[in-house]
Amino acid sequence: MNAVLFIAFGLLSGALGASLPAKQQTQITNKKFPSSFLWGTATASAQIEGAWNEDGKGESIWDHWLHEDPSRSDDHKNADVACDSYHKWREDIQLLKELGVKLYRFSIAWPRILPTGYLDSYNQAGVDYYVNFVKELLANDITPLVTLYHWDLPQTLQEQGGWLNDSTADRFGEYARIVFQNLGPYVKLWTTVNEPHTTCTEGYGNGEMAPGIKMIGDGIYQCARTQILAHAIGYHIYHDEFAATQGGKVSLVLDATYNMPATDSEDDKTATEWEYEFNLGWFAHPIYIGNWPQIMIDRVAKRSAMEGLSGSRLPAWSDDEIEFVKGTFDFFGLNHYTSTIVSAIDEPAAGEPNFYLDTGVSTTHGDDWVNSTASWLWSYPYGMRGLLNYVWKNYNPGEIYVTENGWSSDPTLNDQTRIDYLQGYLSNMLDAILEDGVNVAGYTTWSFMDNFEWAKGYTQRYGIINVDFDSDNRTRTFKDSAKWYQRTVSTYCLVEQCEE
Ligand code: PNW
Repeated sequence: MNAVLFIAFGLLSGALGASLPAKQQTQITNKKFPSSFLWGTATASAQIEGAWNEDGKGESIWDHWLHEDPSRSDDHKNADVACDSYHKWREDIQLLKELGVKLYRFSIAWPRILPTGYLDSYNQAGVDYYVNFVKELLANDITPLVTLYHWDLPQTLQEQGGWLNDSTADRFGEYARIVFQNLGPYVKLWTTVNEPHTTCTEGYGNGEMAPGIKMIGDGIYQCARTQILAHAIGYHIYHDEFAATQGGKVSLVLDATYNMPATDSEDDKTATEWEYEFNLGWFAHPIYIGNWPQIMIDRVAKRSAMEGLSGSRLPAWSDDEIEFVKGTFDFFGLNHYTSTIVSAIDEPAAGEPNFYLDTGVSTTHGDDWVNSTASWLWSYPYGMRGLLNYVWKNYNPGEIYVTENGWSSDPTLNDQTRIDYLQGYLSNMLDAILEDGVNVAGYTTWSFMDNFEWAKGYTQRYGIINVDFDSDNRTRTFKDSAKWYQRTVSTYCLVEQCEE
């Protein structure tokens, strides 16, 4: 831990709130990344592939949700074509090669493998597509990092309750087994589910993402439980049936903010702990430590009692389940974009059950933080270092991959704000590695190219490569940030000249 930074942090917190001023966090290091460091980019099937009903693919919850009512996305557009990567995959691999990255994180569309989610719908064409894809990556010296579930649930499973139904975890296991069998000879880095926090809060909580279910007091926790079980089932299948012959690693991807108390008061510090547990801990604790975080157990029980319920809205784990889930990781897949400043609030009066009232804190951002074109995404570069240290100390994962980190802008090719963001965050990541001893093995920036940004449609662009969604062939063009990243990944250095 860098003592100087923490002393500065303490001194400044009185005058400026607890956050560090931008200038101090954006001193870019002139040290070099370790030569073993794996540079990469990330995407997800539903956001880039298109070809939503080709070669036997079934309908996903995102296809269904936006076909049913196009106004559910900001620009009333869907992912039927997206970046057309399903057809342009060879060209995409050449672009990865041109960027010079060694790692590519992408996801498999569950409804291409099992169009209905049930085994009897097995689709060989879908399996073949991904086998060819990973072989071509390897032929170009690019390591695949594969996500099994990045939000495109087969619609048929949703009609049985989706992530509100425990049996979806078993269906996930059956799907995962097929993928391990067929791709396992080529893929050594796996993640099961991506950001269950986001899909449970937005898909089953406030209903702003597919499948649009509004159950923010209880469905949200059931969703979390089922996705955690799905992850653990997938992990055990891999380790029981495939690890010995295939020798790969399996974990999941969790998103998290770096959180800091608004003042030095004990109340704000406690509120910050609560925010961590209701943001990251509800997924990380069962898997890396065992059971829900105690704070969550206590808070939801307390609020449930206030609401006059006979038991807690948080579903309890059995002892067997706690043991089954605990330790199901080989590394930590971390998505990090932004930070928060946390204040304590008075206990909200009992009313409708609500996850955010269960959390029971207030969050904001610093006055001097730069905002992206996404309302939630504010730049706070030190957060990368702070969060990596938090994860390293609290969950003891042995190894971390930063599986997403990126910036939303308009489609411009002159995206200096993205370069500033990436440079500041990567510099703080390198400080965590070199100064604090956190083992970060690789980094896949979000995103390889502009793509379908869920309920925002194409109004927010995260790519380092621009995609012209008005052109039939979805022309790809390097932005300034792609050129900057290309130089960075070849020099392992964030500035003009690094110390040797
Ligand atoms: C991630 N937050 O979602 C997803 O994994 C990607 O599919 C998505 O395109 C990308 O980030 C950009 O949104 C997040 O509020 C959504 O902190 C929300 C948050 C973080 C990540």
